[in-house]
Amino acid sequence: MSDTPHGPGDDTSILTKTKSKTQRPPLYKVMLLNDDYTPMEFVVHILERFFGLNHAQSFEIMLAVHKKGLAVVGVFSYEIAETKVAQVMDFARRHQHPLQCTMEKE
Ligand code: NFA
Repeated sequence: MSDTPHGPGDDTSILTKTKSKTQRPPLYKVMLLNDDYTPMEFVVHILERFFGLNHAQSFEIMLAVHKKGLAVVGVFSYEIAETKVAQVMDFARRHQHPLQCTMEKE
């Protein structure tokens, strides 16, 4: 008689499957903040220049910031978001406007 309780191909071990979830890079919201001094046309110009928005889209977002206090301008990878914030902050500072631009993990 055989010592093995189960024959070949009679494996009773637990089979496990590992579901590998596709990793996506984290995204960051870039936001503009309202203030009382930056001219509306300047904000519209920034949105056209650095975010590739057309005039109507830019005016719409500028108004949303003006009315609500802040609005999301776009969602980007960390590096792109960081660059957009730096470009806006630098451009505003050079024109001596207090406009603020920030980013936040989505
Ligand atoms: N609130 C500013 C004004 O009335 C306009 C503005 C909009 C500023 C969006 C900053 C961001 N001149």
